[in-house]
Amino acid sequence: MHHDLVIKDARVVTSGGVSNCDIGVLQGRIASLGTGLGGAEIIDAKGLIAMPGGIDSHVHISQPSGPGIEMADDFASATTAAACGGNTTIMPFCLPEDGQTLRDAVTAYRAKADGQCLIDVSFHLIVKSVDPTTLGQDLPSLIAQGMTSFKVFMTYQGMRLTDGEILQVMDVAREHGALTMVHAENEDAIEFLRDKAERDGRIQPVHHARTRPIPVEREATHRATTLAEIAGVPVMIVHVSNGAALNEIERAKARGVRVFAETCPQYITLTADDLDRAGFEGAKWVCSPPPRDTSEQAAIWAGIERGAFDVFSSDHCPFRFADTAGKDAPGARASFRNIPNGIPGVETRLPILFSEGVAKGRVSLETFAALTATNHARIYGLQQKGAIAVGKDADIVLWDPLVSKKITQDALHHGSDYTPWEGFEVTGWPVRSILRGKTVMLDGAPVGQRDGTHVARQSLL
Ligand code: DUC
Ligand code: ZN
Ligand code: ZN
Repeated sequence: MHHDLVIKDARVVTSGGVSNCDIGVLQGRIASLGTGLGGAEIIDAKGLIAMPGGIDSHVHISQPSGPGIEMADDFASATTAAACGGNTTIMPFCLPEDGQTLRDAVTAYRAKADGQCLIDVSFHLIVKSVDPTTLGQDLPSLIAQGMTSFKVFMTYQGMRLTDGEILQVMDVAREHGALTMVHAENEDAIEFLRDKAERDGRIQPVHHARTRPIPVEREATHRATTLAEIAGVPVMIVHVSNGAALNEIERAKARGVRVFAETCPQYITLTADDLDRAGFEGAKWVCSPPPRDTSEQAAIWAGIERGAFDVFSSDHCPFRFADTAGKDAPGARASFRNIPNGIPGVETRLPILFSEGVAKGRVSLETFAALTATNHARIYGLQQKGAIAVGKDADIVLWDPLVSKKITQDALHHGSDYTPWEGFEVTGWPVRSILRGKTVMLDGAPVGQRDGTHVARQSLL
């Protein structure tokens, strides 16, 4: 067979193991895995590792974040940053503005993404209201259109749902074969601790972390998994930050509940001390749940190593630091309560896990591929993606496993004006990202057309 493209001599990571071979691509799909393959374009990948293109199933782009607040990335910059960080698909959330229907929110997001994306995109939904239109019309119709997953929040005024409301949403998920994702933190407990901190004058960024302690997340994780058990549905607990919350997930699994778990780079590399830097600097690390301490990092690593986590995502939620539309929002210096929540990370997720996991011998190449691509595709229903296998989209990323560098803001492509990992040393970096057979990043720079499309999903649960 004559291919459009052959990637020669890479160490190819497949679900079945790692082997040295060629990858033949025809019409955007992987057509052959073998040796001596011929094609119109040849990429010499000797010394490089061919990974399935990263799928980041947890990113926030252009999401409404309060009056006067703006996210730092649009779909052009976010997908550029993602491609440069070794991703070929991202999964952002659609959050309706107040008074907007979910269906109209999806239309608006898709218009924002249209023609802008360097890599593929597949939307999750956020359900913040259980009105009859959302539950009875919009969700069933959007699920049928391939948006088969939605997030609910147990925290944030205006977003949080009560237990009864979460059960109603889960019931729709059960009926239509969708997956519910839960942000598990107890809002009432946070509100209590936050009010108390403010009354005592504890208003600096670090108190964001101190008013969202581990029990806040542990209790909500227990409740979320129990609600899923009662509703009879699978559930994804996103951004798990600590060992106690993970234990709740494992206890639920032992009872037979189908629980998936996600963690993120911030929970294996950052700590609450980062929020305690001088002045307002700590705002750069304000995200929820907050980073914990080194013993919790160890607990998360232990979970990764024993296979307790299904996916490793970024929770990319970018704001600029030196910007009143970002971290330095009006009132943010007067109280941590007003600091926009979230950190950028779509471009650094994979190098951090590769370096801390693969290069340090904690995870195998196969486990890396599963945690960063294959499991995202399987759980969220991206049937064509997530693996180097004949018939799949030719979404392939070539990694140089030997290159060592420091992460620095000036080399990144996201819209934030900082990275939480400034100066962090990594070994291993993606050098070429290929989307459906076309190179979209080469040697750290975006190239090619903005041909990213919206990918409809099937329920594979
Ligand atoms: N939850 C997220 O998943 N992302 C950013 C903010 C938040 O609370
Ligand atoms: Zn969340
Ligand atoms: Zn998030």
